[in-house]
Amino acid sequence: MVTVPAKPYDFELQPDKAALLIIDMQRDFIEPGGFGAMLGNDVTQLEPTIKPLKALLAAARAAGMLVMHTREGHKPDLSDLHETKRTRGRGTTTIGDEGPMGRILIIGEPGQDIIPDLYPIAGEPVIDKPGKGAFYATELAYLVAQHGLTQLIVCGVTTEVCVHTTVREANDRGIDCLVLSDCTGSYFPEFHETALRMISAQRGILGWVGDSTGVIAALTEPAEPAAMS
Ligand code: TIU
Repeated sequence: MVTVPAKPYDFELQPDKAALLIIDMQRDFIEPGGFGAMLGNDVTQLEPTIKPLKALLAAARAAGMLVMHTREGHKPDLSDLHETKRTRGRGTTTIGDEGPMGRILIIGEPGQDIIPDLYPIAGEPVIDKPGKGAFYATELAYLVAQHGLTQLIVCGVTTEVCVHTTVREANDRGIDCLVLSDCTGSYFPEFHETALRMISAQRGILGWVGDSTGVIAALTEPAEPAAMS
């Protein structure tokens, strides 16, 4: 057990029962011409999450912690897309239409993939999710059970949409979530701040909020020296 500074109080990290869960760091949300831009957002707002997340990802891999990635997206035949989601927003282009990075939010298209800086390596599960929550209609619950996880370090975008929905789903499944303020981001800075406050408020009603520095320090902490005989 290692202690990570967090709100509303320190998070007792159990590295063997924890995984790093990186939510939807996809070109479709972070680069121009994708789903995020199609919704009318300023995608540059998400850029500051990349650098700290890259450092955290390297530390998690070096520590041997399980890393899981999610990607919001739909099957090419749109059979897993609710009509409500397809038509919401009344935009001229929508999910499944052609864009500069291929068909918008479609599995296998360049835009739906994870950004090169945070690209998964062999052995790291990549979970395609049709909804905002990472547990809805995915294999995540099976992976959590198979790996005996009781804690998730949650990062990615956007704080108030897919990160929040996933944290709420995890919380209701008995999983403690530590959400990292510098490794999550929103198109709306005020929503980011408020979403984080909503997690740690009420003595941690949905979980904990920390940052990458605290987790990296915990993951790189030297082992306790063996007692002298
Ligand atoms: N639009 C927005 O803020 N988010 C999403 O649509 N998906 C995720 O948060 N990944």
